[in-house]
Amino acid sequence: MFQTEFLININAVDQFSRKEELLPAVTKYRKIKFAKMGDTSSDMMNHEQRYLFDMTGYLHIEGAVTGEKLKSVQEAAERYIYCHPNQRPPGFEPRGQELSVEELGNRPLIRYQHGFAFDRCLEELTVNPSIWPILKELTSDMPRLVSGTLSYEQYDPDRPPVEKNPAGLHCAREGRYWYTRYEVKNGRIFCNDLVFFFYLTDVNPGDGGLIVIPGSHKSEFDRPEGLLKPGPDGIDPESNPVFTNLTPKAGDFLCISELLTHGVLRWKPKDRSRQFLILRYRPQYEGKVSLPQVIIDRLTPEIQELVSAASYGHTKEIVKQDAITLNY
Ligand SMILES: O=C(O)CCC(=O)C(=O)O
Repeated sequence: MFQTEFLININAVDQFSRKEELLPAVTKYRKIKFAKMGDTSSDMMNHEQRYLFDMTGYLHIEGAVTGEKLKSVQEAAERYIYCHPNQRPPGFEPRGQELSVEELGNRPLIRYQHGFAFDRCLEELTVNPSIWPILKELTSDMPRLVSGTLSYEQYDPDRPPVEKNPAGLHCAREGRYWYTRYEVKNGRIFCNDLVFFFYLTDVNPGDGGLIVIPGSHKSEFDRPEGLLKPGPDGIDPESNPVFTNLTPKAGDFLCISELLTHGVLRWKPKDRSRQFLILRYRPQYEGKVSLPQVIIDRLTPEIQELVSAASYGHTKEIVKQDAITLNY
């Protein structure tokens, strides 16, 4: 049986086990086995992933893409980021107003729509073997890829201070509580609103980026408005052991339930950007497909099936596979 080792961040677990002391989090990693092709257990999450996701609301999967493959996805993302508007394939453009050529890759935050479909190697990430079993379990074998935006962020010297909710904490329950589900049945987790962030560039401790409140995906109470207070720069929150700053490297996935309260610290490096794909998934029977037809037409048959809506009685062909190979 062929297995590969993945590292899962158990930072949050440490916080829980020493809760009474409220010690600052010490990042520790535990090696866990991730089953690959040929292993009959690979059609679902392994026990450790399930335990950690259920307890914290997130998983940090390291080294999902490495080496030449990682270089290819980074180069493909850069091609989209800097692509001249006249040369972009139909359907691809940054969200919001059109940017000048000088502004491409040169604004505090740019969301490049449908980034996952720009190149086959980016498309392949949507069913990467390290996330496929997780996706299948969390959607009860009914996954639908809703969107895949390429996010580009750089240091913003002009960012204004905020009076409340620094880092912009939010979660699905705050905006649409009637539409959120997280359940455990027969030893499997079900969650109807998932985000898988694939990182194209490194985030180091102190850089800023994503913060989460571990365990908040199960919270039954409203988040107190003043939970975090603006710190000395008026932008980032004062340090507080309630949140954990996740620091993925290029090639890692962060998988979260959108029910997990999360926010973003100011990006601090002046010489490096934060680039990642935001892959959103829901069960196939919820919501309508909103991707433009011109984008769907570009996709491989497997990913066309992944983005398609279907009834809850339908089993997609791709779901019958432990690992997806895109034919291109
Ligand atoms: O910028 C990030 O890391 C998080 C973005 C986010 O919160 C979202 O897409 O829901």
